[in-house]
Amino acid sequence: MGTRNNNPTNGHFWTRVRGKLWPGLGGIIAAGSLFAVAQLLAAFVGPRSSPLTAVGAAFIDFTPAWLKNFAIDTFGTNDKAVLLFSMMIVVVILAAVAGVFAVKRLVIGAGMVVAFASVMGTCIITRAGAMLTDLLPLLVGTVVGLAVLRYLIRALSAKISTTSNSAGTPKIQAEGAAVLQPSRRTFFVRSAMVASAAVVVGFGGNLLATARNAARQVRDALKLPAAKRAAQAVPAGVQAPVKGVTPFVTPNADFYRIDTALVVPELDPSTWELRVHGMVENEFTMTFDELLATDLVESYATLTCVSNVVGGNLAGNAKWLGYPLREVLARAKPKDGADMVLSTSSDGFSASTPLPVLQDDRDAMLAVGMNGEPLPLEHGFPVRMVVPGLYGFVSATKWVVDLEVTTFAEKEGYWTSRGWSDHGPIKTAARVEVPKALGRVPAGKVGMGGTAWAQRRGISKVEVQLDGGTWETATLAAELSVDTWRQWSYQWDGAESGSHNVRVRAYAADGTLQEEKQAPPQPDGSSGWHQITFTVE
Ligand SMILES: Nc1nc2c(c(=O)[nH]1)N[C@H]1C(S)=C(S)[C@@H](COP(=O)(O)O)O[C@H]1N2
Ligand SMILES: [Mo]
Repeated sequence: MGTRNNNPTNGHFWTRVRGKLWPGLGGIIAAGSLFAVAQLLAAFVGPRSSPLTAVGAAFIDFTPAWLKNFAIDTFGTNDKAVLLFSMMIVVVILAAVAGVFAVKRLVIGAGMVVAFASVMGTCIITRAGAMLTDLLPLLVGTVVGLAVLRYLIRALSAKISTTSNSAGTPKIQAEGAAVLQPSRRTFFVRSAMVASAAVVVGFGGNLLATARNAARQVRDALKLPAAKRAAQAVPAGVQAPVKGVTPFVTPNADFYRIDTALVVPELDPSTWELRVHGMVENEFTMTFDELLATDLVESYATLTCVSNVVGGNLAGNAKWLGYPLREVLARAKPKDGADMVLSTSSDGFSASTPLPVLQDDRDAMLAVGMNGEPLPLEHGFPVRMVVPGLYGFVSATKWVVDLEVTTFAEKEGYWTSRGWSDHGPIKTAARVEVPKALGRVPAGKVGMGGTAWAQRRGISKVEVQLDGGTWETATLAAELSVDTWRQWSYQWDGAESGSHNVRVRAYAADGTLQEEKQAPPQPDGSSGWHQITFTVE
């Protein structure tokens, strides 16, 4: 111990780190105050004006495709939480550095804060639809942040200037001797005060923003008209009789969510408009009321994300209410040569969908309802696209505001320009849900079950293979339509205790067997037979 404490190099090092700890903390609290104040004001000015949101959105648009894919693959629907967390870490580090510089010379630390603020301001003002007033929360936040930095750093620098200036004037010496301890205490008192104020302001701002979210209020009060053509009746027996298999209809609250929107767009149905244009005889726009006045249809469809890995859960089945896209296109009258519809959302996402897919008799629609309710905000309120048979990234545009009839040669969608395919028919897939992977089941009869899908074609057969044995035919649950998933079950009577594995594979109704070759999601969807290991007790 003694030697360690007396080690000059070590001692020097720790003094240096300690000397930076409190200035660093001061910088972090200053940055926290900046964001807290900006967050509070953003509750009034609008979500686009939040610096955190704007920086996050810019971050999402500029992250290289491989990193984004990695985030979705690795964190799935938590990718946004992970993004926010990593952003926080970057902000904390930069703020600490600014604090350390500020204690040496306040202007340098302040200059860094102003520089970061300018970058955030650029992110805010360059977003689609940004207005000058969107800069207000950041501006006020920056002023507050600078004031906090000065307030906290001053409490520290009095001490440092005296200790580092042993040959200083008598006045400083005297003052230094007198304030050496109190200055550290002053710093802590001030830090605690400011930090708690920032927490209150920041959280208050978030609560206020939620309460003031007009779109949510409108959405919750909205009554949708009934469908002119009702959905298929759900036959008995669509649910496999095995406990633990996914519900056949996915409740809205459990429906997977994948999108690039860090903050859910808040669209007002009373001002929402869909523009239909491009290679058409008849360009037009449609309001939400006009959309609701059409002959709405209701239909079940299973949505699937191209990022879904073999056995993954980025798929959901819902009853959609909407206006068929073939009617929209019949009214627009596409010109010869057009082969694609580029749908764009209010926040700049876009998807390329083959024109014929939107004109055939499947229920591709502009959806307004999901499982008997208006679309949840996260799932595209007030209007989204739903196209049976295609992965979401080339078809399921949420918060849709623009349909351009064009060609694949001319335009491409958001993910296509980031290394994914331009077409996205859904590949046949099957997964084992019961037993759970690496789960333990009691000895005796082992009930197995899961879900398979081959949208547009339907599932005609599912087979399971136990411990590499022969492929056995599973029992299929009832089918609702070719566009919805289908459940399967199998009972294994001869299970002996120990470790086992089960593989599953499906046949589409056209007789084709699901692809065995393993492929990753990129560029056009994963393939391979799902296999899990479990233990019989
Ligand atoms: N506006 C917008 N729409 C979007 C996306 C998006 O990032 N932004 N992602 C698409 C993708 S990749 C999928 S898989 C589906 C997912 O729809 P869900 O979140 O309702 O399940 O939405 C599609 N529509
Ligand atoms: Mo997706």
